[in-house]
Amino acid sequence: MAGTQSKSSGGRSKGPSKAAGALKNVPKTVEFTKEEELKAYREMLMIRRFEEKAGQLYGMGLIGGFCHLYIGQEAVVVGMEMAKEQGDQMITSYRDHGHMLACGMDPNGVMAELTGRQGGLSKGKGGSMHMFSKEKEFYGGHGIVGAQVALGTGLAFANRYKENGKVSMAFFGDGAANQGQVYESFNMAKLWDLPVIYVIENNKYGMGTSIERASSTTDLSQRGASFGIPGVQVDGMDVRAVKAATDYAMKWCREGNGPYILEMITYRYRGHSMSDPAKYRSKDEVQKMRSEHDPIEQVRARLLEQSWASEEDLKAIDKEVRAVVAASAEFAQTDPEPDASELYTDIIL
Ligand SMILES: Cc1ncc(C[n+]2csc(CCOP(=O)(O)OP(=O)(O)O)c2C)c(N)n1
Ligand SMILES: [Mg+2]
Repeated sequence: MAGTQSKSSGGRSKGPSKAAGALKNVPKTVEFTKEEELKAYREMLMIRRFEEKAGQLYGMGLIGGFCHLYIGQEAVVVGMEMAKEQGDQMITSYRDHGHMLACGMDPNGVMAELTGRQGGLSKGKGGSMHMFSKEKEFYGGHGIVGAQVALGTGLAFANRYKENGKVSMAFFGDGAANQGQVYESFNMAKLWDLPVIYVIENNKYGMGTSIERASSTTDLSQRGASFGIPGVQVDGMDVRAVKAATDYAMKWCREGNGPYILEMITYRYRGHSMSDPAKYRSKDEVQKMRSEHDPIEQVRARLLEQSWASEEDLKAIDKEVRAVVAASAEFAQTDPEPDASELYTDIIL
């Protein structure tokens, strides 16, 4: 009905007027304490070093199938992890190693899954795109573009039904933002005011296609407008900006206001997957992003400037992180492959 701004549904008001109000007070950034800066630095570095090692193992022919690296996008998942509460859930696409490490999943188990070993988190039978942890509330790992958006909405439906106060975070890309099921999900999420944050990781490309070539509108934060879902664009290369916006969105969801969209403006430094030579963009474009906006370098510079860490302290953190990653690579190469009997387990016939 044209002109209808609200409708009756369980007594809650709905529609654009409330959504507009939600945009006014979103903080652009937040100051971090020394401990927070150090935590962000270590966690982002862990993802960076892990992904570099995964890339090496792939180059050595030790990883079969697809492998999509998260290098460049680390601030998104680390900033969100820092804002989440125990029990909040994450679900994402195939570009998932960073999310798993940020959730606290075992690096050995992740790396061994990449190499298809029995100690992998899916017993070596899922690979890079298919890992899960009920304990850490990580629900995958999905290879079908956009599939996790509907599933993440379902997680939020369960939270609402159980009234457990938890929020689900459904991550998806700029390319996935054009999928039909995203909008079916948006409709239901707002209709029932589900506690879900839709996190659009806009890294400017879907495989080899730039967002400008693929999308009729490029401000993805506004994609929920016709459903009455508010959204903001966030500097996804700045971990503090990510944390600030997520704190806001979390509060919005927990207070029963329904879904929220955070469009994280980010960039992936590597190709879409390990088999992509990335000929669709210039080396200068990547280099400019790395030298001017790198999420880890930003934290490093602030730590040094504030004298919260010395060059030696930061080197020690790097050494410690490299040791964890080296141990995971060792495990991933020495752990046995799954027994042949595993062919008949964990399957539905
Ligand atoms: C339904 C479906 N269509 C197409 C593909 C092939 N595909 C895999 S990744 C991808 C691009 C997705 O880009 P985006 O959502 O921006 O995520 P990013 O890879 O940049 O993280 C496509 C088209 C797929 N896996 N599933
Ligand atoms: Mg993309």
